[in-house]
Amino acid sequence: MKLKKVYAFIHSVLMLTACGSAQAPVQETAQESTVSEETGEELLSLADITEETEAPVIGDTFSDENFSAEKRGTVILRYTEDEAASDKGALRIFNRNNAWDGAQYNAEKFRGNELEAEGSFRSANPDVRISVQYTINDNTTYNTIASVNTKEDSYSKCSGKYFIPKNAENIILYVESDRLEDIYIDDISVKVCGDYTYYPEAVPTEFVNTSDYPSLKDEYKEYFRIGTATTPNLLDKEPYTELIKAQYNSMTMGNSFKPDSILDHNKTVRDVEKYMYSPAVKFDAVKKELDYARDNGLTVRGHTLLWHNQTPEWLFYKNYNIGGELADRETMLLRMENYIKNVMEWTEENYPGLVRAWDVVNEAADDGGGMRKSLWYQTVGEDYIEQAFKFARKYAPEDTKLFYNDYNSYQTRKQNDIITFLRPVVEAGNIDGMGMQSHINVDISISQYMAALQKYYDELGLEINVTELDVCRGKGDDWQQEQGEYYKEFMSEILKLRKNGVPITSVTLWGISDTDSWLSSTYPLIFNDDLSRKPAFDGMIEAVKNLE
Ligand code: 9MR
Repeated sequence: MKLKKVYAFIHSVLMLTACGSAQAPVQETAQESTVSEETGEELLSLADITEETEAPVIGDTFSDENFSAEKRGTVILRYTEDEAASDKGALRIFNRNNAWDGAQYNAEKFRGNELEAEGSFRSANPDVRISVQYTINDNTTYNTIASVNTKEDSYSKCSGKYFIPKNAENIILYVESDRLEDIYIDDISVKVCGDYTYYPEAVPTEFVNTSDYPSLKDEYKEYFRIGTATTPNLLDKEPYTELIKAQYNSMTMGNSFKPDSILDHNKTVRDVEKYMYSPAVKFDAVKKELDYARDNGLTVRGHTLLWHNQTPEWLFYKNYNIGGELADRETMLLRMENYIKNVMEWTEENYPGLVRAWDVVNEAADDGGGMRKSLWYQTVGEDYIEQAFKFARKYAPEDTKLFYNDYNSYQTRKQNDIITFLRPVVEAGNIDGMGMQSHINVDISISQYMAALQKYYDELGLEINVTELDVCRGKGDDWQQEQGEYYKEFMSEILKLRKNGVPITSVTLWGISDTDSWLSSTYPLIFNDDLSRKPAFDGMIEAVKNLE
């Protein structure tokens, strides 16, 4: 007789009051029984096995060498005596090579619950973050829970709350920082907020049928293209591929056209002489999305050629040697020209006519005013934007539009800075458009935003793309309705501006469902995780239908 084991989970959830309150135990038992495969009858009941008994608490005080933090990336973790720490003991994280290198904890047991994380840090890094990573529908997202401006010789605390979706897998909580100096942790703790429910595994997403939705791209076709940002993983799922081709006629690769996907470090450093002025490139990462766009009638916004982020540091060094000196201006101008040439020529040769616009330079304005002192700025100098657009114009196919792209570009000071540094590029005839990233929230004044679009057009004569729209709201009373109203008004005003002569030629949302968003904890997009439509989607449709 064939036998199989069946585990039946029985929940009993106890009520807890607030974050950080004493956690009452939660009984989670698995009963193991033995069942006949032929009859389905239960043959034998084995003793109950207690699977989970308590709401989880993780963390360390680092008062001695016994700690549960694990290393993330290349780092070394070491207990260290530290006078500045509350109990004179701390964790030192050193040998960091990437922003995400740090200390981490498995946080699987927080699935489906809100957590509160708290930590105390010191570092020469200007900021340290507690972040969480998890995967939903094969798409991994990284979100900040809390961050703090750290000092080198005394500890600073931070704390934050975060809801881990119940369909999340591989949940890891970690400490990181953009710069690579050591980080010291005095203590860190992670607790459940409110009621605790134990989800032993991710609850799979059940996608809804989206085939009867009105189509954004069709509704807006007289006015401009409607786009979305993608990742290769999303294109493995039919509910997504069907929805994308029904709703959108433009696509931006969220990551795979960026320099860190395209530049081939191994090949370049294997023959530095050969690649000295023209770093090797590879295009494997971007082909799947380009194929999808071509095969389904979407055009592509190429994102992005020059950026301070997601661009490997080695590109900027003499002989590509990070330990050494930065490369000189002439070398970097050649590397810039050849990179732009190679990317544009490969794209046009393999996917003729598909990429209709390029974000040539991304985020060159500094939040504190003026130009960002990026490695491009440091190596080439302050005309690097002009140079980049000059090369882009030289190698771009005739009808490919060249854009500058930035966030908060509707804010007065940033806008004035951008206008100042784009003016010579406009005068040289090397730029066509202004990309408004538009990572905004429901408190941003729509009239201020629209006035900024008008000004880019009036002052520089540029065409406008909204390139990365998402509108954060976060959950709370009537959050879906309030966000929906905002999307509706935003799109109505965009359409009005378009009618009044501002050449807005596309609006791209930065992702498809809230789960895929880089800001997933604030639910900023127009579809829910199961692809059901939010009032935000209906708001976009109503805006165009009501247009007078
Ligand atoms: O969506 C992108 C996300 O998956 C990456 O982790 C992130 C890393 O920098 O970049 C995101 O896209 C950014 C875009 O390229 C430029 N504007 C800001 C976007 C959100 O960070």
